[in-house]
Amino acid sequence: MSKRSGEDAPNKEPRAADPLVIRSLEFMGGMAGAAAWRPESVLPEVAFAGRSNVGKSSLINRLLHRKKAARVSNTPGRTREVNFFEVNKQFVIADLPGYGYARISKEAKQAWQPLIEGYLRNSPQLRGVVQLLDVRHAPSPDDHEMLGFLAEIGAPTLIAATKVDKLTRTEAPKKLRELALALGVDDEQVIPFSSVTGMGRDDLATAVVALVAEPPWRYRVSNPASY
Ligand SMILES: Nc1nc2c(ncn2[C@@H]2O[C@H](COP(=O)(O)OP(=O)(O)OP(=O)(O)O)[C@@H](O)[C@H]2O)c(=O)[nH]1
Ligand SMILES: [Mg+2]
Repeated sequence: MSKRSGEDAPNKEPRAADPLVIRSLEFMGGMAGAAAWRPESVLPEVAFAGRSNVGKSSLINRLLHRKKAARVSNTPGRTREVNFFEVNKQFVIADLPGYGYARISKEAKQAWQPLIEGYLRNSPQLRGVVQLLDVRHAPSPDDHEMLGFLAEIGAPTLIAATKVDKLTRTEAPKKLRELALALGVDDEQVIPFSSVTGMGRDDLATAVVALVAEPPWRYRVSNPASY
């Protein structure tokens, strides 16, 4: 009798369980302005922020094991609303509009600010933000502004370094270190990510699941000042 495949390689590490199995996914709608409609804030929310074209929609699709839950654009600056996705009827992902694309007019560039800031200030169930940065580039002034705003409101923030597949194996660690240094964070706080290879997906999923399990930081007893 032939061996079953699972018994062929006893020394091989068993594949780790998926930290975020997607059982259901529902697009809930988009929020077009700071005072506009948004889905009722009942479930915990995690928002995804970053420059236009940084790979936000691609990262969300990877995270959710979907080819096109969030729209991936070749034309940067296309996502103009905050798009909400309900995951497993347990938590909500908010895909924020990309900011700071150079070829967009100054007015359009400024338009993101009230919407993003309004959303971040007025979402009682928000647990934290995943801030995306392209691993190949130093953070832009807009990135610093965004991170400064997140620090100001006290939002727990995860950093994902996107498009790591575009670097060689020797370049990647160097660029990741540079990024951590530029942000003033420890190397371990930056999650290397690639939507093309799937690198970092499970690490990010684990971190997002942990964020969702926390109470909203604004209401934590230990942190009344940030409310
Ligand atoms: N090589 C590589 N390309 C990527 C990766 N992530 C995204 N891209 C590409 O980068 C471009 C922008 O990706 P999107 O996911 O649409 O970026 P976004 O941040 O959602 O952009 P906007 O919604 O327009 O602000 C697309 O051409 C993607 O295919 C990645 O990890 N590796
Ligand atoms: Mg997008």
